[in-house]
Amino acid sequence: MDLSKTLPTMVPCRICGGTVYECLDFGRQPLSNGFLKPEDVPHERYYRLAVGICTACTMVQQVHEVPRQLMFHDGYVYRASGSSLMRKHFEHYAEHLLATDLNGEDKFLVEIGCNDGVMLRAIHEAGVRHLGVDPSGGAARVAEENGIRVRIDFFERATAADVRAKEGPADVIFSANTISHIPYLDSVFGGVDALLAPQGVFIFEDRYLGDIIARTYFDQIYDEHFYLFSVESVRAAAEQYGFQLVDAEHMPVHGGSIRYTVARPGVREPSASLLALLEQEREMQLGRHETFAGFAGRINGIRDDLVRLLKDLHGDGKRILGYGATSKSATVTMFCGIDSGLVPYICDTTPGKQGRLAPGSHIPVRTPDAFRDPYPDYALLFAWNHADEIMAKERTFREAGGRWILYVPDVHVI
Ligand code: DWN
Ligand code: SAH
Ligand code: ZN
Repeated sequence: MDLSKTLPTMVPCRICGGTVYECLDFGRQPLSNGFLKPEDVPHERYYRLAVGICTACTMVQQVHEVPRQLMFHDGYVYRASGSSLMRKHFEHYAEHLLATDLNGEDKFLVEIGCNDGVMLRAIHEAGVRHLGVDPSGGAARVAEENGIRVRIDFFERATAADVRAKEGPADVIFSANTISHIPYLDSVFGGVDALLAPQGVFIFEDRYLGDIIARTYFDQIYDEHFYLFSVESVRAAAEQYGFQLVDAEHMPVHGGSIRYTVARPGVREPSASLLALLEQEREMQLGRHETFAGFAGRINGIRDDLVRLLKDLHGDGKRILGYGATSKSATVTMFCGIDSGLVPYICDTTPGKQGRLAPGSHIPVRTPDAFRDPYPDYALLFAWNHADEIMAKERTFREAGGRWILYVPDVHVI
């Protein structure tokens, strides 16, 4: 499959109505969190995964939309609290908010996409009024069992207006790794407008396009990630919907993310860090279609190198297992054609994934105990964003002579 096209598809931009030129086509892909029982395999559905860039506002977005109720529902398996790194990340940020924007009488925080309550836990324990909004009932009920208040619902204009009517204005609307999942950003910002207090802030963090391109994190592209945000495209979107982007802070989580702060115009001064990131993006030419041609070439190179390495090792009689049945891994296995012939199973701590087949590749998912029974010669680390945590946990694998295979920013063995 060739990722670069000479005559790209064009669709209207979901944000500004400008023209989106398709620049990457990953072809047929399954639901990235659609872990299957064997009897479900014949009914598995596939979608075309392609992204394009808007020539007017530079927003990188998918060309086709997967219906939201197929991705986010009671059976959504991802549990955000599964990583100690991410638990600490959100605990620290909750403490920061408690000392700043949530410091005062009867403050109210709403989180969009709270999942199992990884961030709201500290807010709840501090006794601050809060509400999580998340359509994935299974994850939300884990939060509820810990005393966190959740509305099992999609955040959009109507939901937000209803929350405002019942609970009053929010001082902070927070979201992590969720706003990029919502194609209908006009309704999200309309909801923020309905719910946010006049001096309030809308803070959200998400994977950063600059890091995705610079380090060839092509597996961050999958059904749920409808948008790949840059600071410039978020600035333009906020303005389009009557808000102002006032801060952008670069962070290392998930391979590189940005925490954006949006407010009503004039409420806060734009920060120096925001202006510096905008300047850096202009130098990188992040908003240009041509930038994606180089990206596409590097993705094809990774696929060729990875498939060659796995086939050579397999041919030499080496045993290779997968580690971390991430959403990202669906893009890798499908795009590279990796199946259970090369990687007999993937080990993962998530109960809802264990005993199931990974979407698309149908590679079985097993518990981390199966990793030690016996250790493989090589482990393909799909959860590369948790490398430190996983490698520390599996120290004896490396000490016993095992090797990790990573495929970003290039294929290498450590
Ligand atoms: O944006 C999203 C992020 C926040 O989470 C969602 N669209 C879906 C999901 O993406 P992902 O599946 O790529 O997330 P992670 O956090 O990279 O997934 C890590 C996977 O690895 C989980 O299935 C848990 C597993 N894991 C493990 O087996 N042992 C993780 C750790 C830390 C471990 O020690
Ligand atoms: N905030 C957590 C979870 C991210 S996973 C973290 O950073 O790790 C994305 C979450 O967004 C899922 O729990 C999903 O159910 C939720 N989500 C998807 N669309 C949403 C919407 N329109 N409104 C609120 N939550 C949504
Ligand atoms: Zn646009």
